[in-house]
Amino acid sequence: MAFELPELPYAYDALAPYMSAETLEFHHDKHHQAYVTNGNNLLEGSGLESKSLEDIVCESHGSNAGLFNNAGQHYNHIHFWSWMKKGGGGTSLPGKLQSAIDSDLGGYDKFRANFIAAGLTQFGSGWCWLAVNNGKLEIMKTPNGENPLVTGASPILGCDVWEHSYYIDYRNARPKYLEAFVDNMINWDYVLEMYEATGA
Ligand code: MN3
Repeated sequence: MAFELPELPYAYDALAPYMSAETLEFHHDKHHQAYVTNGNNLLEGSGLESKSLEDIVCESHGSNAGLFNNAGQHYNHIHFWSWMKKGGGGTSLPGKLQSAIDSDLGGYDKFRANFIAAGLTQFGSGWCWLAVNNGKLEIMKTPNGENPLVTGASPILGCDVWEHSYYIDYRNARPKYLEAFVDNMINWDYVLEMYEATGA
């Protein structure tokens, strides 16, 4: 199906001071819009026009790099906007997620440290993830527009570590951006929603 830019689920200045209105204006209105526009152009004639976004991502992977990059980034950003909220982050997790993080990842502190480390060690552009793989939570990282769908896992939380996501607010300080994402922006209710949708 054709790609459409979703509206941000909050005002442009809702995440300040952790993510500024200027960052969201560029990131949502320019970068995400470009993935939608370019993705729609590349979708035409690809034979995947009638598929779901998830299927387009998986089926273009390895066979249609241009379409894959734009479809992957469209999928990633749709969820990225909802993975953040005003007053989010921190340690008040829904009980079901807290239990899964305790049993699969060794507790919240280890999750926090390893998620941030995954974002820091992703060389160049990409994403770090919390995903469900074979029924268990796992921390992952991917380059560019890739995401855990292409390896058969289900992403339930992701952080964009492309420079366009943090350079206006944090300049080169990717660690500070990742800490602010985890401590002050994660929308754990949306993470729970995606976790439950995996059937885990
Ligand atoms: Mn981005």
